[in-house]
Amino acid sequence: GAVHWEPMFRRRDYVELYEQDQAKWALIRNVNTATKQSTLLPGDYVWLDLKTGREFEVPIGAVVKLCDSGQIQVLDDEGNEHWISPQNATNIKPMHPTSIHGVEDMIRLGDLNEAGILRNLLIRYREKLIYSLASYFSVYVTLPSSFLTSYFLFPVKTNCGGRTYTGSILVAVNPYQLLPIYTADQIRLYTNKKIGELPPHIFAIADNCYFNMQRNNRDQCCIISGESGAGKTESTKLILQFLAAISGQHSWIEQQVLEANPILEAFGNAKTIRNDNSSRFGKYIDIHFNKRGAIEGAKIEQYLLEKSRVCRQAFDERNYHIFYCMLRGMTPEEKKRLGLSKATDYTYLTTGKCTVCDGRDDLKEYSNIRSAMKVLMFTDKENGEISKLLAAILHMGNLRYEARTYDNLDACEVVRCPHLTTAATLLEVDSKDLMNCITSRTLITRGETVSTPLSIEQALDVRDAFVKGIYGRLFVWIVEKINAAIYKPPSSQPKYIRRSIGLLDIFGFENFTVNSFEQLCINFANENLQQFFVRHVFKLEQEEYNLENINWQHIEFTDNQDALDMIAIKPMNIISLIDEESKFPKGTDTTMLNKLNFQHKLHANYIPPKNNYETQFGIQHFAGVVFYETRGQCHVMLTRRDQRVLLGGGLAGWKEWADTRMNRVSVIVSPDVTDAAAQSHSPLQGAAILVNSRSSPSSQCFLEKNRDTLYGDIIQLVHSSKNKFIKQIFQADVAMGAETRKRSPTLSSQFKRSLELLMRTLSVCQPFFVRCIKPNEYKKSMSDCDDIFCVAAARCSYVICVIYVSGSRTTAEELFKGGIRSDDDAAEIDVRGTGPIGWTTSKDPAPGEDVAYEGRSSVSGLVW
Ligand code: AD9
Ligand code: MG
Repeated sequence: GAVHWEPMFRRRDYVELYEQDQAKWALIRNVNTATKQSTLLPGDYVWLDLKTGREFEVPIGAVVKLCDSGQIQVLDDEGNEHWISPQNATNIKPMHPTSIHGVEDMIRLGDLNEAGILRNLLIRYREKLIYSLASYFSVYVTLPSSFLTSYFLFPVKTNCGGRTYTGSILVAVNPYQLLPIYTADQIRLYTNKKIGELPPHIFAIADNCYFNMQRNNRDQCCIISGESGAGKTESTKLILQFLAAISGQHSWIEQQVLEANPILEAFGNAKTIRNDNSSRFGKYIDIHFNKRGAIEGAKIEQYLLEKSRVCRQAFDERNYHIFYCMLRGMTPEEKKRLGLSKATDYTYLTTGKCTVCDGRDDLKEYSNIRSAMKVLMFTDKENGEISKLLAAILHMGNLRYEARTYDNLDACEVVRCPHLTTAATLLEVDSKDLMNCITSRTLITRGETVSTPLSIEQALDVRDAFVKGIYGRLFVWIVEKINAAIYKPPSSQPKYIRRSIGLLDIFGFENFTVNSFEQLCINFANENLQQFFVRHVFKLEQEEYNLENINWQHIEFTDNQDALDMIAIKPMNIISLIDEESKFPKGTDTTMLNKLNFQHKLHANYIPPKNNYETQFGIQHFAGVVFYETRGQCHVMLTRRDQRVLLGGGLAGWKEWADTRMNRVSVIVSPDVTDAAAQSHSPLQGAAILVNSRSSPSSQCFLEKNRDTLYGDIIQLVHSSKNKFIKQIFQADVAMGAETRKRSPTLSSQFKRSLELLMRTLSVCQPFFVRCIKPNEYKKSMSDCDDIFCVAAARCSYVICVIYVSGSRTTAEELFKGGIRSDDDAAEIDVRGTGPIGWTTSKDPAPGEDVAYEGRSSVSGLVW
């Protein structure tokens, strides 16, 4: 076990830029050319290039205060004063008049560059004008490649000689406060207006969708994108609200469509560090209108629910809302029937050390959910069955295991406890069968069935897989149930016309410190949407040229077809290789990575591992490079020396959490560590964590995540159950039989198929685009963006230690040799490898158990 140190944070991370506090927004790359400032007068606006050498730096807006004595004094947008001497005049440039007070449509900006766009959004935002437009014309020019332009892709034309726009993107900056701009009056105001007639607004987009649909008799769609917490789901709801209002029937079906949302959010949304109501699935709501333009139904498509959250949550994050709501909202009798107590009693609800969410009233939510379920025709019996499964999940999570050895094989037993019997009762299975299922595995070799015991780690994985399987299928069932209420198949009557508006609220591009299979799927989806966008604009352009008989030859645009081909289209693409390896019995993350490297190492969009130790590969996406970790990881968390607060969770989440609260964060990773090492090292004041992606830590590697299969034993157990409901949600699995199940589609191939369907649907629609932007990382509104966190942070110099645990060990000396001397050491790290954690203390902590180790640094650990 040599200690291996490698850079880990790829600082180019676009996220860093706009996740910073809004005041730093104006700091991005791009240097402006020099200007003589002899012409400058007090009151003039300028672009100031601070040249601090920071990455992502762009000029910042500033106003000239004084121009005497050979020096110029300016006040920048952040409120800082600067003296500029004429010798240093290269960093100042006059501002185009359009940038001074901002414009509604950014195509009008004279300084159409990143700095210009950012400042425009910023100064409008300060005026509480959260919506802006980015219109595109017939000639498509992308701005110089940079973070903002490539991510948000503002296609613009520089000289737009009097032609009309071919389309507009609505840019929405999250206000994090209720603005009085969504009233019934506003709805009336925006009804039946052209885009551009009134100030930009989400209602203007909704209105245009609606009237375009009727005028052109074509289906419309609205693609809403942006990172987590940027406001996609809120925008979707606002559009829906507008459509329901102007289609004007106040019908039962309309109400049903609206009430679908609280149910979906209860089961599919959770508190994360980025968003208190984060959607952990993607959705496409297709709203159907009859000839007269009234809502007559809808259909909801869901994508890729984050199942791992049911078992684990990163620090400061919660499980799905429904669990907490249920435990707050149920009557004591109901709870008693299900053997339930309070949220803090359940392992599955507390791995994030957070059971309440400020600003959310779980009690009230529960009654909203229940009444929404009534509207959507969930029967009392069905509700009861759902609660039973949710309760069974919680009881399963509280099972404790003890290690055993049988015939020299690692084995384990479930400690007898009421949770086991209650779970079995709720699932209506025999408790012995349940126990056998999660502690051993039946193998069939040459017609003979053999039962082999599972180690504790394996047993935990099997249990968690079962639980995730239940929740995932429950979610799918709920969406189907909602659709059964709101979806009406088109009538076969002649002359029957039905038009639709589709709203896509899907996970935006993700690039965390550690990315895994989920990120690959998500970013693949975003590549598709980007391609759709580019194609759409490009096509319009060509149409317009043809219309005007302009002889066009070559128009440059950033195409991401190559990346898409490599990920999913061309033979031997990345997804197909992962799939192949998932089905190959001997496939491992290493063999998979080797195949990927072999096939793609020369591809311009592929970044192979630098050496044989690296377990991640990179893809150059349209919005930047993302590195994907192929291995699963273990997790260790150590507490801060003086506090019993557990810090930890996903590294990405943790790093960001820390960044928002402290300005000095050090992260150190070592391949091996023992608790003794951690204890013996006194400067260690920090927390240690080892983590994975998508904010929910998970020990699963790429292949397992992709296979997404349950052992035959589990299916058999479900089959034996007397509970009709669980049998129903597992129907397809039970029907399949062992052999077919092995060949059942992997997660990625299912996802790919549903994406293809989605893209086909979108391609026949007239699209609208909404890009949501997040102004800061604090879930805070403009007015109270006072950075209390930074102040607090400056006072406490943290050392956060991310400890990397693998099979082998090194001594304390080795571990900390290159180690934690100062925080400076720590900025660049590498996380890799996996394996069960071996503790050298007298007592191994049971998985999930929180063990405090006595010692000078009083470090405690938690093993997941
Ligand atoms: V995620 O990828 O699902 O984690 P979203 O969906 O982009 O994310 P969401 O719409 O949930 O973000 O917005 C996050 C929070 O921002 C909301 O809960 C609101 O508190 C806040 N928000 C967003 N848009 C608006 C708005 N137009 N007005 C007021 C808003 N608050
Ligand atoms: Mg959302």
